[in-house]
Amino acid sequence: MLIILILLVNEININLTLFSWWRDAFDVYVIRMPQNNVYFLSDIHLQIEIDEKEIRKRNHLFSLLEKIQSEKAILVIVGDWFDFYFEYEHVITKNYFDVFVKMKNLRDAGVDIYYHSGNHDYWLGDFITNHLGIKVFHEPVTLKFAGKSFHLNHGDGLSKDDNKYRIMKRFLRHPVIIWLFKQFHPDWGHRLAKLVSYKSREYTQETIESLESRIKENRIYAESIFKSGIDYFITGHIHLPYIESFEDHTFLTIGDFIQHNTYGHFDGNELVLKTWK
Ligand SMILES: [Mn+2]
Repeated sequence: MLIILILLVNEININLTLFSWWRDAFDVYVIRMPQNNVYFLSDIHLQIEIDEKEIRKRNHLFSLLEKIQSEKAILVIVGDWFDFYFEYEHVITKNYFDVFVKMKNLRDAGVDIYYHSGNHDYWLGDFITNHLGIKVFHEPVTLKFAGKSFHLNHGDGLSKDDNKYRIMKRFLRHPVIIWLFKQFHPDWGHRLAKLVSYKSREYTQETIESLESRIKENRIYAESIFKSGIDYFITGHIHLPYIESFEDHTFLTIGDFIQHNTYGHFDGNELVLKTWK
């Protein structure tokens, strides 16, 4: 017997496992509505310490999240949502509580969230996946929406002169290092993170010319990805928004949600760079 189940809203998707006995009993085909409303955000760098600037940033971000929620759209995070994130066994960061609640609200409202970790938040773990129901990717990934392919790469370590960074990246992601950090009391861990965060104000000190040359390097890298038939290459990390559309593909550097408040939006036809005012 063939039953075609058309899911009109995304929220049913979360409970698909409930239908597994159905699928066994009949042939159930799940057809989701066209995914033609997708928001791409990166480099919010939510801080573990809350000051007035951070409160303003969060309020601004939350107003965009409310729009995404009311539209039941899809949210794709392209890294550095958090300025520091570490997955402890039993502890979550107190000052992210309102952010976690917002993310949970989005999920409960039927918003699918895809999260590709950046260099500041690559320690995402099971709290994000199991408790918040967010799909996490630690490596560059290609997602498909409305028949179009979107390649996500946070953009760290793509520059040729980033050898030092690439070594550090491998070091920080090493299971032994992660285990060691876990042995620290979480308060000490957060204090250390605060210290490192002040030191690594990435790219904010760089000139526009230097940032633009980084973007150019990433765009050259993207060419090889486009050759494999990818429609959109989306990256973040550089904190300077940039979009370039070619005949059949688009290269996007999202910018950030600190100075520029920029995001990518896909409406089913094209990907555009927008500013949230
Ligand atoms: Mn970054």
